[in-house]
Amino acid sequence: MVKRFEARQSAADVCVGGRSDMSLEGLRRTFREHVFYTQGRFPMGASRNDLYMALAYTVRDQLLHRWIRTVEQLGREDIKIVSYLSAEFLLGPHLENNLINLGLYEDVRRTAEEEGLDIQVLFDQEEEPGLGNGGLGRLAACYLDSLATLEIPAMGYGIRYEFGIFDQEIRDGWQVEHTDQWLRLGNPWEIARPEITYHVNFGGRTEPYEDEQGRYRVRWIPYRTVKGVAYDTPILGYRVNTCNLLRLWKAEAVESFEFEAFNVGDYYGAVDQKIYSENITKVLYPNDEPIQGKQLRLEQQYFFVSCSLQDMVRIYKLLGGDLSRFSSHFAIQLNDTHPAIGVAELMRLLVDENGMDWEPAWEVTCNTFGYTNHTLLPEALEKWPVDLFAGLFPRHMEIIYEINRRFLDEVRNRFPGDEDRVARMSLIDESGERYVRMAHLACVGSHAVNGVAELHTRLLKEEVLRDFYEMMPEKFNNKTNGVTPRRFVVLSNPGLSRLITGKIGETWVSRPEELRRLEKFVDDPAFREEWRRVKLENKKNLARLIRERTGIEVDPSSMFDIQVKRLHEYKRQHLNVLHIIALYNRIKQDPAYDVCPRTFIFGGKAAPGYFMAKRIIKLINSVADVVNHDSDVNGRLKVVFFPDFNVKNAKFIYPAADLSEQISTAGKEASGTGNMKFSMNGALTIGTLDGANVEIREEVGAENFFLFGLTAEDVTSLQKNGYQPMEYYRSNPELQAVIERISSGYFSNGDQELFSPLVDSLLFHDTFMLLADFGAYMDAQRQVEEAYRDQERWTRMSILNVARMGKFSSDRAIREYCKDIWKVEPVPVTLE
Ligand code: AZC
Repeated sequence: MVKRFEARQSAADVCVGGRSDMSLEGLRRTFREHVFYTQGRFPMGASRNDLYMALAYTVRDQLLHRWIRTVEQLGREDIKIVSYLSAEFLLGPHLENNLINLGLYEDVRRTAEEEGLDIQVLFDQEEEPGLGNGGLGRLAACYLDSLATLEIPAMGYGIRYEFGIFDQEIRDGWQVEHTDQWLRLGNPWEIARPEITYHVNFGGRTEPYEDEQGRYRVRWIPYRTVKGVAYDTPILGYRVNTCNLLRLWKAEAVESFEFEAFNVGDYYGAVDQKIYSENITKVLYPNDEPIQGKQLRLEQQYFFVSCSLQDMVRIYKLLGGDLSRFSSHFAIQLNDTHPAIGVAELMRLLVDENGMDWEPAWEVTCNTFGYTNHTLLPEALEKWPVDLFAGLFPRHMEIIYEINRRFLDEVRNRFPGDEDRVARMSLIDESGERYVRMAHLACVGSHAVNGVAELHTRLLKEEVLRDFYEMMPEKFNNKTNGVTPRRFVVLSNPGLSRLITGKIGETWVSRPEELRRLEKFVDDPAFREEWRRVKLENKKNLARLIRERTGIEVDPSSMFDIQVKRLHEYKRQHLNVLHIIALYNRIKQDPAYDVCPRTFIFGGKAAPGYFMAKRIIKLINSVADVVNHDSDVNGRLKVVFFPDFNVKNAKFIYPAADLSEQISTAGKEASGTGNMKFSMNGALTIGTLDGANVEIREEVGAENFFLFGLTAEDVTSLQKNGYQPMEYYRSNPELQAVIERISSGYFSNGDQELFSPLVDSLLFHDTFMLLADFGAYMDAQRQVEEAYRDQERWTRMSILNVARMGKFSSDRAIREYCKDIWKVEPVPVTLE
């Protein structure tokens, strides 16, 4: 019988060592059996993928007992389950993470070795499920990890996109997108549940009727129906038995429709129907922040939300639960507004499908939902044209009107005569074309509303959701983001993990507050030496990968200055480029200029339709081409655009960074989470007072952080007073020279047009205030250089960063959600 894991004593094989219930011999046997019985190969004829699959199944076997026991627990009437609704889960590869959480890493590595296999090669074979765009999707994945690790009964609900975020290739300096065929070679981590299906309706009309008790009721007569099928993926916690469930929905045609069409001889109609249905979960929309307002996207949202809510209602009824107490069994979190239509859908399920009256149903709904906002950018706040919405969801439209009518009555009650406020707060924007405002629906239908960093929550209260805050301040709370130290330190940075564990034991992996105990070694020169050795190793690994992927040679002893994240003007990758060009100009002016050798590394995807972002990628690559080959530079500066940044290669990037670039315009980045991943791996941050940077700086100490730039308040008041980028341009000769370099065509073989959209946008609009921050950024970079030249000082700062980052573990964030919003407790899983 499998025992609960006990805290491990040994320091050396910490976090990646450990034992489980299975002997090496048992592992080897299971592995061979999977090669033969599951993959249908003799060992000699097995492909790399066969071997990976066999190993994945071997590891999955180890999860199953825990999984089944956990799912049994989820079926207990007396516990409360967290339901995390998210259109995105950016999980990353499973195999290595599961090995670490199981404590089987070392055993499996040895088993593989004895079979003549290099486990790294097998890790490499795994296609990552890229079912997300960036921060929001990755946060959902970190939260699933922490929920399981903290033994919280929880389910993730989302969409099983057949094609996730596109693969990025860089061709001639430009981004080229390729479809992500992650399911092509099979997915050993999911179990299809063809018996768990729901019908989801679209279109049509509604019809009033009287029920048996003579009550007024409405039924929805849809135009079309699609079937959702469940696919489950186990999410194991770190060294616990809790193995929660991520349930993703795939859209299929409803069989009966096909047969009907078939019977009347409309074969092609039936085929169309099938294709139309399956389209819903075909592809992830690759836009990070701004919305596109596409009908299919709205269909995706409703599709997965409806399946998930129907699933919860079914589970609850199976337990004999009384729907008026639904919120005592489920706490549902809306990850941004993508699932916000759930508010109307739960009302529909309770009132129309289960005969509840409006008021009790509304109370259940509000008590069930919590809403997390992830962005302040106005263009990213979802709203749907009323015509589109009502056409697809006639019944939901009516429900939303009714919610709105009651809500606006309350507003009028609280603020008599304030019709401007009523218009601002309405769930329907009627200022021009009419829209349904999803954030308003989410606020009204939830008992808790949170931002993802202190500054972000404050700005939500003061600006974006100010009216809502004034009316219901008790709903608002902050939950600063966190990231899982399992994937982003233990898995990504085994060298550093071993070094830390050797000093303070391994409990930091689940209690990263304990990293503070590293502070007392900061003055130990031998420790600092070791610290640098680990970093250098990580940089060498990344340098190898860079050579493989780009052909560029970089010097691991240079400063690795890294900015990886989605491409967006507000994130200001181009500000980083301006700094590079400034240094280049100094060298060109004086080849003897004493520049601190640096490797600038960029990575990130641009939304395929985002013109400026794609130009910025081209600019980075064009500057790289010139700088990397200039003999005056002589290798002292290198610029790299690392293609196809994703969870899988992030593993090599964060641990190799000396400097982390977190340089968004203050007030624009809700939180950021990459900032945390870098700092946990010992990078120092150069950054603005934006998002979680503010709190990171507070934790690590102002003296261990390179701050620069406008504050969010400065940005607002500059905007108000008519920001003139030209003024900054005129008063800064170095800035002029930098801009001149670009617009002269120097980086584009004389082509002065190529980058003129970028240059013009900076000189004449500069929405994100790069020019205003340029001077301060240059100064801060100068301080970075100085600090880096003193390696002992730099190492001290790096150690203190790691030691003080405990707060940013997703375990801390999840504990806060559990206590303040979800009101749930851990339920340890036993295997007997
Ligand atoms: C992101 C925010 O931009 C980022 O600052 C934050 O850290 C992250 O969410 C997690 O909270 N927002 C998104 O990714 N938003 C969308 C719509 O993708």
